[in-house]
Amino acid sequence: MKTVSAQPFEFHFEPKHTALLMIDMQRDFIEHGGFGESLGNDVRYLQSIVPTAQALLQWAREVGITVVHTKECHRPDLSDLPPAKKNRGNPSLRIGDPGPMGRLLIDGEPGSDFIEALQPMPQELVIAKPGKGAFYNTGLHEQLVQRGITSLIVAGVTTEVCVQTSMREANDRGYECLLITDATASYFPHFKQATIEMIVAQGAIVGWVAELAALRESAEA
Ligand code: C5J
Repeated sequence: MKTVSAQPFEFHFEPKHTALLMIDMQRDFIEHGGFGESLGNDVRYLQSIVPTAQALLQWAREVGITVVHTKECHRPDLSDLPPAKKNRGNPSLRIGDPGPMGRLLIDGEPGSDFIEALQPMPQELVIAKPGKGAFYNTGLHEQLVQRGITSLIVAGVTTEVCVQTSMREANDRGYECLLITDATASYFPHFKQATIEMIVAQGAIVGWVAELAALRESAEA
């Protein structure tokens, strides 16, 4: 059992029962010309965590824990895109529209792929998700149960949307979740901060948070 110095108190995990859940590190959210930018967001906030996310992925591979990458995307015929999601906001382009990296948030298009620095390895699990949460309409829970996973180390984007939603879904399914604060980002830094406070409130009501350095120290202990 490993112990991480975390907030609101120590987080314990057994590597063989733990997975890294890397959420939506896709070109469409992080690069210029993608879905995130079409909504008017400044993608530099998300780009700033790439080196830490890469170091976290490297750590997970070295320790040998299960690695899961999620990507938010839809079928080319948009049959899994409800109007409530398609029509939300006031973007310059909508999901499924052609953009500089192909059709926005469509599975198989260049923009929906993971950024170069965080490409999955062949043995790693890739989950395509049509919603914000990683468990909604995916086989993720079943895949984790099959592998005996009970704890999740969580990172990715955006902190208050897909990361927080996935952590809440995981928490409700009984997983112990640790969010790595320097490997997650929002287009709105104050939303990231508020999310971290919500997660640890009331005695880790959603989970724990720690920086990557604390996680690395635990693994070495
Ligand atoms: C959003 C996400 N923000 N991955 N998706 O639409 O957080």
